[in-house]
Amino acid sequence: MKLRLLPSALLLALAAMVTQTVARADDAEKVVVISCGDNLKFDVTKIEAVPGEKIHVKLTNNGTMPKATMGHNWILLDSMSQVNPYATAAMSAAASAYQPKTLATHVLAVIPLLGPKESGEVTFTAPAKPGKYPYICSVSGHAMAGMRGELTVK
Ligand SMILES: [Cu+2]
Repeated sequence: MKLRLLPSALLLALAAMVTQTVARADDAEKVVVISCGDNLKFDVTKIEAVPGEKIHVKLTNNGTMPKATMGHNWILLDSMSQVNPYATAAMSAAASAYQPKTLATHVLAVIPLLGPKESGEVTFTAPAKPGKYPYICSVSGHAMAGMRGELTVK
């Protein structure tokens, strides 16, 4: 009996250690909750982070219009100069959920297309280089209508 108790106690102690480690990792993340809808806006348009910070973004589409015509996504790009090229290329990339493959190297993080009342999440590491990194909804015309924001790393 004693022989069987000892390993169980060790396992419990190990399990407790593992749980604590996971909890600490979660605590270290910056959590950003964004909602959007039929008004073509993100309700959070500024995110600040330090270089290399772990960021968790959750996006909810509170709109009511169908995914096919009024879905929304969240695409973080590697430079401000990529907003217009990416948004323009996305217009003819409906078949790949408005993510043009030719510009995929400029994408730092993605929450894929969401229909009404759907949520999506992504965890990523903020760039090491200080600067401004734009995020957009790349569904046709949405970024041009103002569905965008900025991650500032400093
Ligand atoms: Cu959108």
